[in-house]
This record gives sequence, structure tokens and C-alpha cells, in this order.
Amino acid sequence: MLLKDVSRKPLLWLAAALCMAFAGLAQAAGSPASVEHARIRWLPGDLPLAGYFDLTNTGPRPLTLTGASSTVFGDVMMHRTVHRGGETGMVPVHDIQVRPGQTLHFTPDGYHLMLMGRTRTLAKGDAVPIRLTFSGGRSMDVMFAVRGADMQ
Ligand SMILES: [Cu+2]
Repeated sequence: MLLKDVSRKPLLWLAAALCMAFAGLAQAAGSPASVEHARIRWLPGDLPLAGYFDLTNTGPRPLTLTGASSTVFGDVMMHRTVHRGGETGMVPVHDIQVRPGQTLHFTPDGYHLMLMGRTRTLAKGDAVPIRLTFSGGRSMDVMFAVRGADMQ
């Protein structure tokens, strides 16, 4: 499994992570997707955090995002913010389709990653690796920048 390979090669993983962080754009080899503006809104304590990013389908076929995971969080879910009867809430999402050429914006008022159970202390300025998983068994490792509660 790729996950085990990554943990056995910490230096390689670190190098790849740094490259992605500096490029500000993640494009996994052979993956028909690119991710930009990957960011996390920091909150104190162990409150659930929200992750946002822009996902572009650069391939010729529809792309389905099926989930995300991270060694920095015990649980990562995909959510969508919904408005019903004047109230705002969140619902779990299991599959998100992206058409060829389409860019999907994960935002506070739409799709977002819900990051729960921090495995280490996080601070503004940190970079957090999150693996996005797609149908067909493909995955992509993206570095998310931790921003302040004001998203600056
Ligand atoms: Cu949520």
C-alpha cells in the first residue's frame, strides 16, 4: 500500500511535500487533477477544523472525489453546508463529481473537509498533508496551509 511506502520513506515524503508547498499547486504524477489554494482554518483546542481547496479536473473523463485522509487527523469527512428554513447546517457527502475542465471550489458556504481529532498541535503557518482519494483507486497528496481563524 502507498501509505506504508510513504511512512517507510520519510525523507522522500518530506521532499515531495516541500516541493508541493512551494509550488502552491499539487499535481500528482498521472493524476488527472490539480489542486490550488489548499487551506485550513485554524481554531483553538480540539475543535473540528474546516479545509478548503480548488479542485480542477484536468483529464478527459469525469472525476469522482470519494474521500480524504490525513495522519494529522483521526477522522476526515467531506461535508456540504446547507441552508434549510433559515437555518444553516452541514451534511456528509460521499462522492463529489467533477466534470472534465471543471474547477470545484471548496468554500465555507459549500463543500469542505471536516478535520477532526488532531494528532498533533497545529498553529498558523503549519503545512498539513492530506490525501485526496478518487474513484478508480487513485489518490493525490496535497499540502494544506494552516491559516488563522480570520483566514489570514
Ligand atoms: Cu462540516
